[in-house]
Amino acid sequence: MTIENKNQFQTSIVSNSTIKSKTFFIFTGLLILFSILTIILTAIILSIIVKNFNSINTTNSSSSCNNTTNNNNNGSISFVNEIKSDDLMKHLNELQKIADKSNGTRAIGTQGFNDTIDYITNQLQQNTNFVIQHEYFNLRNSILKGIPKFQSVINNHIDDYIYLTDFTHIIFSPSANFDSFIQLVVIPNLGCQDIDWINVSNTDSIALVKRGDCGFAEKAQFAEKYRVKGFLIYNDGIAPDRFQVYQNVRGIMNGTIPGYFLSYNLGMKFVNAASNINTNISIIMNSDVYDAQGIANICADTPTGDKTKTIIVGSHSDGVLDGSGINDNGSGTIGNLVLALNLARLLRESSSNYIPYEYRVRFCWWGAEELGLIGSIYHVEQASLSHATIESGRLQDYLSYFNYDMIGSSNYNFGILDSIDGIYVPSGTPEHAIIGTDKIANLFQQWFNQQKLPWTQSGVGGGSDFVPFLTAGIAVGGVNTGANGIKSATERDVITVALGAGNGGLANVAYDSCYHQQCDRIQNINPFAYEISVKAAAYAIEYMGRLNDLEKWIYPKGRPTHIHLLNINKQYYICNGSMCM
Ligand SMILES: *[C@@H]1O[C@H](CO)[C@@H](O)[C@H](O)[C@H]1NC(C)=O
Ligand SMILES: *[C@@H]1O[C@H](CO)[C@@H](O)[C@H](O)[C@H]1NC(C)=O
Ligand SMILES: *[C@@H]1O[C@H](CO)[C@@H](O)[C@H](O)[C@H]1NC(C)=O
Ligand SMILES: *[C@@H]1O[C@H](CO)[C@@H](O)[C@H](O)[C@H]1NC(C)=O
Ligand SMILES: *[C@@H]1O[C@H](CO)[C@@H](O)[C@H](O)[C@H]1NC(C)=O
Ligand SMILES: *[C@@H]1O[C@H](CO)[C@@H](O)[C@H](O)[C@H]1NC(C)=O
Ligand SMILES: *[C@@H]1O[C@H](CO)[C@@H](O)[C@H](O)[C@H]1NC(C)=O
Ligand SMILES: *[C@@H]1O[C@H](CO)[C@@H](O)[C@H](O)[C@H]1NC(C)=O
Ligand SMILES: *[C@@H]1O[C@H](CO)[C@@H](O)[C@H](O)[C@H]1NC(C)=O
Ligand SMILES: *[C@@H]1O[C@H](CO)[C@@H](O)[C@H](O)[C@H]1NC(C)=O
Ligand SMILES: *[C@H]1O[C@H](CO)[C@@H](O)[C@H](O)[C@H]1NC(C)=O
Ligand SMILES: [Zn+2]
Repeated sequence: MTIENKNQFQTSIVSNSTIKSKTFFIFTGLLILFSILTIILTAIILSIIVKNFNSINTTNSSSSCNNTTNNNNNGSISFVNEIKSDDLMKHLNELQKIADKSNGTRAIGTQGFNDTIDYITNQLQQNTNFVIQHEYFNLRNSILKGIPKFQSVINNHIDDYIYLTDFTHIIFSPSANFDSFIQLVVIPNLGCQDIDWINVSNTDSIALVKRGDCGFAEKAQFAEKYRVKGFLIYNDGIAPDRFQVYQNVRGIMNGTIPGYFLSYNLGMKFVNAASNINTNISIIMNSDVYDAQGIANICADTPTGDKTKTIIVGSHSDGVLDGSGINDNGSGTIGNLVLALNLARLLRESSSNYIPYEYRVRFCWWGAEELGLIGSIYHVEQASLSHATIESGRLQDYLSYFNYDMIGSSNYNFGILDSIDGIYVPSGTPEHAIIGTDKIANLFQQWFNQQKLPWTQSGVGGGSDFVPFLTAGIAVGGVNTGANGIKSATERDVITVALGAGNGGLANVAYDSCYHQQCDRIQNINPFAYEISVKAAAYAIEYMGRLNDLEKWIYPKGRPTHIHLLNINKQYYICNGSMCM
């Protein structure tokens, strides 16, 4: 998941699972609001969760829920039963080895990413007869080499700053090669309006701007517009987790002005110094930034099924720079691979008598999710172009999209993707896609109920590769087991009731306390939660694959007519609320 997953849409009362509570991205206002809501609505939380659990044995078979047992071939062979924990863990171990060989990371631009792509491709080539396609794209200024440098001179006193402690590089901003000190100018207000920047226009200066009000990318856009020599965004210190620096701050695609993100303390040091009009503050920035070339999306299709009616199952293949990315999102990457390998085997082995679905199933692995859903946005964009073919996939060929990202969290819950009454969706999502999304959510809920497993609702407001599909009018679904949101005592108790004493996990601890950290290693995976998530995925694919008129089932009122394509160069459109600001 990208950091955006903790966007405000997902801080739903009913869905703690996807609250990536790196609360630095949450406005104080929201924090306060949610604190109050949390207190006031404890009773409601309880009642909602209790309601979920009450429904365990009283499955609501409304028209949106078809008979869930008559869809398998004959009850004995089902896709779900092919999913084995050992198999998942075996492949996941291979990803761990790949990360270990690559300085502990599988991020874009590293050997670990390329090896991941090769591993998936080889597995598919050797073990399936699926139609495999790679889709390549480049990302300018996305790889940092070496350690950037940052110095200031304040009234002839030179200070050297420490990368990752005092400052980080803003992703997509270019190399900085200053050979002399350049004057620093403090941008008034929060630098979200032209008036704030007028005075630095085309000057030989570095702009210092405080975080807030508008996105990081918008501030970067102003820096471009007013042609400063460099820009610095500093954290705003309005909450305990808004003092430090972050490695994932993104500017605009193909930026031309170098940018750093500073800690609150360093920003304030400059602001205070600059408050004396006679103080001369100058800055030197030096960094080496490269383009990532040939980033791959991989898709593998069943050779059977109507190509104009495709079910997509997606996950991302990259990890973050700061760890092995085994839960995030090696778990989704491998879960998706194991789904593909097993479906291929079922369809191929005549002894299985497994009847092919009426629909093409396409398994995809998106690159550069962690840099802002780039691979999936790129794919949806390509699918919308007139030169798209039935083979490559056109938007109108896509019936539904499943997403699996972080599905083996150590202190898991099961968050089922859901529009939550249409509230927790990206803005611009067509209503007909919301109806379908809720239908798919209901399908998962039914399965969890049948299995007597606990679940919560996880809003689809942002955070992973389903976003570009959803806004493009395609119904989405899936399960995730939680990122850095905190499991409440209530939630733990509910899971304990469902799964037995000792199985509720830890209250007041994150779902994944290694989220985006070096410890996101194979030991960070809960094999039970992992297996359940992938089984749920298999169930949903098979169920929908066996429906007679899937299109009608998902879109009873027809396909959406007005779709909203996310622009790969304007990622801040998906950064509503807390994610990119
Ligand atoms: C199922 O749920 C829907 C909506 O919540 C409700 O209208 C319907 O009456 C329920 N059906 C049954 C059989 O409980
Ligand atoms: C659901 O499917 C099962 C197994 O095929 C069958 O026995 C049952 O009658 C079906 N129920 C309904 C309501 O169609
Ligand atoms: C059910 O599966 C068994 C074992 O694979 C097979 O022999 C039998 O023919 C199947 N029955 C039906 C109705 O498909
Ligand atoms: C690991 O890091 C070292 C030192 O930064 C570098 O020399 C080496 O090339 C890296 N190895 C890989 C596989 O990225
Ligand atoms: C720009 O400079 C003018 C003249 O020095 C000053 O009056 C004005 O306040 C400045 N505007 C901003 C936004 O700093
Ligand atoms: C950014 O650069 C890439 C590759 O160089 C190019 O394909 C893309 O069109 C550029 N985007 C913008 C907005 O300039
Ligand atoms: C400010 O300090 C820098 C670095 O010492 C120097 O190059 C520059 O000339 C100074 N500017 C003014 C206006 O004093
Ligand atoms: C990864 O693969 C791409 C595309 O083939 C290549 O351009 C790039 O240099 C490779 N990166 C590494 C670190 O091997
Ligand atoms: C952001 O979310 C708010 C509601 O919180 C909505 O009113 C607004 O239209 C959204 N903006 C974008 C660009 O998505
Ligand atoms: C239930 O499944 C049957 C058989 O696949 C199908 O004909 C029917 O339309 C489905 N009903 C609903 C409400 O989706
Ligand atoms: C991991 O993969 C799942 C499923 O594709 C995705 O939703 C999630 O965003 C990914 N998480 C990370 C951190 O990559
Ligand atoms: Zn992530």
